[in-house]
Amino acid sequence: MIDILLIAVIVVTILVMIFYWYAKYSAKSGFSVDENNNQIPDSWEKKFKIFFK
Ligand SMILES: [Ca+2]
Repeated sequence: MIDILLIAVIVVTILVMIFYWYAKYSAKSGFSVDENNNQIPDSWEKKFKIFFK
């Protein structure tokens, strides 16, 4: 049971890291508009406001 929880935490952590990495990558590489230069695509900021306070 503890193993399942541990694996779940690790998986969620990795997913969050990929999410942030991809946000920075897509903003830097010019795939998406980033007018306020915070390295997060502006369209993402509207969709995922809670993550980008
Ligand atoms: Ca932005």
